[in-house]
Amino acid sequence: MSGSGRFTHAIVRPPGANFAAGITTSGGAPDLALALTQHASYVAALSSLGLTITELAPELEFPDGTFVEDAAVLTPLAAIVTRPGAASRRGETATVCAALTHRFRTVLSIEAPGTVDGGDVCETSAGFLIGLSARTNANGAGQLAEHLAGLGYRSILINMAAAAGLLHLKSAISDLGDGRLALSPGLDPALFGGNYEIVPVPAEESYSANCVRVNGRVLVAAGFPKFRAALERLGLEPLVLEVSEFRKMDGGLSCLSLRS
Ligand code: CIR
Repeated sequence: MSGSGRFTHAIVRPPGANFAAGITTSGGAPDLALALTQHASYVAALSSLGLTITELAPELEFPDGTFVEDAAVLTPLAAIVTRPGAASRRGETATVCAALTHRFRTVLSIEAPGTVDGGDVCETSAGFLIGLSARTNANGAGQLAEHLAGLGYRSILINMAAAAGLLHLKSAISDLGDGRLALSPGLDPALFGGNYEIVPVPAEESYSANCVRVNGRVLVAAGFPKFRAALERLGLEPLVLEVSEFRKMDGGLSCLSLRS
């Protein structure tokens, strides 16, 4: 069974001095000092939930390197190092791969011409959902699905072609456990084939669809009271974190860690 939401470890990387030079469609310049404070609170939250943390050093040549989730897909049995869709991000995987070899006996990889961003991969109790996006191509998704099949996991490809403006699959969905998916209106529920109970995220709070279930809590971005209340009604316990500076660089809560 995948998608347990139970973790003992996380890899993170604080934003570096050139964080503002990363890829963004959002426009606003992030405040580095505030981003570092928000990152420290994020790491403290993971620690408080029982995770031990491996903190990688920022690399000045990779301003998007703080979004470590895009560099790998983790399963209990093996890690799969990705080949990110944005050429400027490909070099981020070297240090992530080095850290993973300390924790995983099996480390697989996505090879050219395949591309995969970890943000397009959502582990659920029914298998791994893999978004076909501007960052994850069919070749990369196919390689990933093959690796996952070899490890005993089912994959379901989600075509995001009709979802203009969504960077990653997990910009719009999150696994909430117990067969539930948080889903923003950016993606058609029909894509998920009736396999899940859909928990709708209000359009005006769509950014909060990127949340993370960790050891009995759900990390949720600050500023989205309706979605937070919806989680509470389901008996889930939100842990609210401010990530405004990462949002300015098109990132969210899940992309700031690789959990295993
Ligand atoms: C990028 O465009 O690649 C970064 N600025 C943001 C990546 C966010 N990653 C994620 O949501 N998994």
